[in-house]
Amino acid sequence: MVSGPAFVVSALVAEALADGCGVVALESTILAHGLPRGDNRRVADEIEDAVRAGGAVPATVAVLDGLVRIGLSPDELDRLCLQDDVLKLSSRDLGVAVALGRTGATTVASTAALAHRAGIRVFATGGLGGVHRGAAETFDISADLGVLATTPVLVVCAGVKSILDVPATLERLETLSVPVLGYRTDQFPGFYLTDSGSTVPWRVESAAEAAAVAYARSFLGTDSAGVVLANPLPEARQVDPVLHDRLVASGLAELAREGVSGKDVTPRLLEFFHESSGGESLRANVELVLSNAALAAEVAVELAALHSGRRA
Ligand code: PSU
Ligand code: MN
Repeated sequence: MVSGPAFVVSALVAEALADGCGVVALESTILAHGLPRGDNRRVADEIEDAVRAGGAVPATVAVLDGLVRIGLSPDELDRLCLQDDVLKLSSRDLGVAVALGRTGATTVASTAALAHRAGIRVFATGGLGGVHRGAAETFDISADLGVLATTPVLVVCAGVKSILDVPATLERLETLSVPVLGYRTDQFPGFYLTDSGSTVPWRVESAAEAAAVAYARSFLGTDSAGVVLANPLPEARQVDPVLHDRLVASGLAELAREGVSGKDVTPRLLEFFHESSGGESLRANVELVLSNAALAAEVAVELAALHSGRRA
């Protein structure tokens, strides 16, 4: 674990890591840019509570006034969720934000990089970034994939954002040697939908099995890349597929009209969904993040036990 002038690990998180307890890193872009004001602060607490209920310690990650923070206080979560000028920081932006003293939320890419630097092995999010539709023309492929290809963290997600080209994203993950595990499913989840229509190469039945995969990779030395653990919403809790397809089509059309591109695509589209779905997209988004946080906590506890010799 490192600590330095620009890298602050909270006392609770540092103690948990030193004691070999389960720790779950949490990204903050979903809070600052993925959920509406008015809901995000409450959901931030609910996500952390879900991790605690699973017996692990939450470590929400952000950059505040040029300091990387691993584990945020309630006041720091307030700033992140309620302040106006919070940037969206991917991994390429971290050095700049630290050097210039800026404040920003971290994406999957930057959270994974910082979690690994802090010695945290498990990470929960909603949906990964990936290959956008039309990427052959726009080259829009999330940096999330590149960082997962080089960072040994296990990420629990409900698949990738539903606006993406899912088969192309799974192809990229294969090329990058990132294993994708379905949690009690053979189907890759579709974020708001239980099933994206694509299959996963591997299936695990428990958090212990997922932890065993990450552990085996570390002693085999094949852990230069991360692991994706894909956790679907139960079918009864998914967004109605007809509503979903309508939202995605009208959202993409609206973005094209507005000329939105680059890092603004995801936040704007999520905002459009939340405004246009009568609360359905928000409900599903919150439920899947909480479910991922709970599963990540179980995996973190199991993996910590394996690494500290408490499980054979
Ligand atoms: N999925 C969500 N909400 C989000 C994101 C993903 O449901 O807010 C965020 C994550 O932080 C992810 C980022 O890392 O979007 C990817 O952005 P981009 O496609 O610009 O790389
Ligand atoms: Mn992008």
